[in-house]
Amino acid sequence: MRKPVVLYGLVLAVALLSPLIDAPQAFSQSITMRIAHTTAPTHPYTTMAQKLADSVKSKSNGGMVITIHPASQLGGERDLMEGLQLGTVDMMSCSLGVAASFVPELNLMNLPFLFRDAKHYTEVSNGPIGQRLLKAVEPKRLVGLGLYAPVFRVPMNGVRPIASPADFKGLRMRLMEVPLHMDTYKALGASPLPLPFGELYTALQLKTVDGNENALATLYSERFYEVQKYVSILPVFSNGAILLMSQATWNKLTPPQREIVTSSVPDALAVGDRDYLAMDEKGLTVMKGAGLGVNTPTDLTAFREAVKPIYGKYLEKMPDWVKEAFQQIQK
Ligand code: EAX
Repeated sequence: MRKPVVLYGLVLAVALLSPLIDAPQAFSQSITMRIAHTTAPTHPYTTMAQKLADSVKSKSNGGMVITIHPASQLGGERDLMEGLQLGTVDMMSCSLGVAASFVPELNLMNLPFLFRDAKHYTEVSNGPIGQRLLKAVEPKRLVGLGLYAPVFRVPMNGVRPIASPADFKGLRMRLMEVPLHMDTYKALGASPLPLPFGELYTALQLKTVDGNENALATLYSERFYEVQKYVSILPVFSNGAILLMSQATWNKLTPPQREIVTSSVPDALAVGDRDYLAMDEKGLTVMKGAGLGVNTPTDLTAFREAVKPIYGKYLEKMPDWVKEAFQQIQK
C-alpha cells in the first residue's frame, strides 16, 4: 500500500521542480555584471559605462551592480567579443570595426566617407537601419543594446601632414584588425599594419609603425599625440561603437532586470556621445598646444576616388537590405 503513495509523491515533486531544473539559472535578486573595453578610464566608453552602472544600480535599489573594466584589463576587442559569445564577459563597448568581424552586416557603418557629419551618423544609427543592425547581432549569441559615438577616425603620424592620397605613400599605418579598414588604407596608398590597441603606444614610441588613425578623443585619451607629429582632419571612417551584452547573461536576467538595463541605455549612450564630441574638441586643442601639425584637407575628391573599389568589394557580399540601406544613407 505505502509504495504507490511514495511514488505518487515523487512524481509530483519532479513535476513541480522540473521547470526550475531546465530554466537557465536566473540571477538571484542581487547580480553583478562586468562591462569591459580597451580604452583609458578617462575615455567616453568609461563615462558611458559609469552612467549605465549608476542608473541600473539606483533602479534596482542596489540589487544590480555593473563593474567597469577599461584599458584592455579583460583583453582586446576581439578577445572581449569572444568572451561575450562564451558568456565569460557580460557587456562591452566595441568599435563597429572589430564588431563587424563577428557580424558582417555591421560593415555597412564602416564604409569610408559614408557619413556627412555627426548628425547624419546619429540619424542613421538611431533610425530603422540602426535598429536592424542591432537585431543582426542576435544570431551570434549577442544582444545589441545600442549604437553610439558620432565621431570620426582621422589619421595621425610622425612623418608628414596628409593633404592628398600621395602623402600616404610608404606610411606604415596601424589599423585595427579589420579587413575593410586595412583594404581602405591600402587603396589610399599607405602600408596598413594590424596591431592590438594595447600595444599601440609602444609601437608608435619605438617607431615600428609611423602612424595610426582614431577619433581625436581617443588619440588624446591614450596620449598617442605625445609620440606623433601630425594629425590630419580627414574623416575616413566613422568611429561608431556598439554596446553589447552576452546572450548568456541576458538569458539569466529576469524580465524586470532586462527592463532596468534597457531603460537605462539611452541616457548612458547620450553621455557617451556628449563626452566623445567634447573630448574630440578638447583633444584637438591640447594637440595644437603640444605643437602637433594640424591640417584639414578641404577637397576630398581624390581620397573618395581612391577608395571607390571598397564599396563594391564589401557590399557585394551583403544581404539586399544592407545594399538598400547603403543607397538610403547616400541620399
Ligand atoms: O574601440 O582599436 C582601436 O583603435 C579602437 O578604437 C579601440 O579599441 C576602441
